[in-house]
Amino acid sequence: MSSSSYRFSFGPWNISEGSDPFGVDVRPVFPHESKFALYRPLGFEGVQFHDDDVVPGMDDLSPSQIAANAEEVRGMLHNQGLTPEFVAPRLWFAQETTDGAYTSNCASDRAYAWDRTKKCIDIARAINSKAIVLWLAREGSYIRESKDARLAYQRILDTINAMLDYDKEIEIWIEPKPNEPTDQAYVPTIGHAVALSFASKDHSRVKGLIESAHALLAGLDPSDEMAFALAHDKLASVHLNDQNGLKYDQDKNFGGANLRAAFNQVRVLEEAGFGSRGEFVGLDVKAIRTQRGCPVTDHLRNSRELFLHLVDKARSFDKTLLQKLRDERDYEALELYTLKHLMGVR
Ligand code: GLO
Ligand code: MG
Repeated sequence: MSSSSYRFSFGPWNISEGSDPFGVDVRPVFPHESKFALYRPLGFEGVQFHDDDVVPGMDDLSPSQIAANAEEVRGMLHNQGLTPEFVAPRLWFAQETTDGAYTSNCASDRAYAWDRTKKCIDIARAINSKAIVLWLAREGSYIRESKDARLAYQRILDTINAMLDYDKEIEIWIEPKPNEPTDQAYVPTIGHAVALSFASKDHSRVKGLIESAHALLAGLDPSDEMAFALAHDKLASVHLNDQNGLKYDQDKNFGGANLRAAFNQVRVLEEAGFGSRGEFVGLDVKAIRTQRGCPVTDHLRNSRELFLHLVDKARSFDKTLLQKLRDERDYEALELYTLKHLMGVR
């Protein structure tokens, strides 16, 4: 695969106005629909969606209104030559999801979550996407005694099975994250997601999406998490970004905190032929608050560019030398070679 044949995606939320928990927006709102025209010129052809990115206000709309709105977005994507990579139910904003969605202690909240999930699947199908991403934002606890964790896992698995039944073609891609907004999440790593996949009634349709920052927040190396998923043929997509230590979820530019870790993610993806079956290289990066302009897109362009430079680095990594140093078990020399290779010195 040539490096130019990688396909890239991002979500409209990646072009944001800059508010954070401590401050308001610092940039004007850039109209949602206008974002589609930015993708191709930036080198992206896949769009990641939340269900209400496709149909805003969907909780208050009838099924026919939802279908009509989704149809309109399908047309816009088609006109811009874009592919909807996935749709994710936004199960963390509504009042009904305060205590979690599928794992809420309240039956009517769980019913809301299931209803919203079905609508999300309908929306995905209406815009021609067969992938549903489950980022299980509030499926966890702040107070460990507040939920029965064993029952919670069962409820998540039951929901996955019900989704597989509801639509016989969709795939479910679980995006693990160990914390934030909850203190502890029930599906913190790709290992948990893969276990859920194999426990489900059709594991071939349940896969994982690994976000670099989420792996780092779990204290794990993203490249090893990706390798684990790839070894089980379970890596449907990635959210490349970066994270400076165990802090809030930073969504920094890919490679911005740890270039070597970024290189290893690219190397693992390259070696496994990721992308050759049409998988997207997804980015989930946040524009920093100090950045001026509207719309802000440099973080997307730069992260993509960095990925492609690292593809070159992965390809020019001396495989013969690598094998020799592995055989000789001279890992000191291997580390120095790797660092010099990244620095471009001999
Ligand atoms: C947050 C997640 C989030 C998801 C998105 C799609 O930490 O990374 O951005 O990727 O909602 O499910
Ligand atoms: Mg993400």
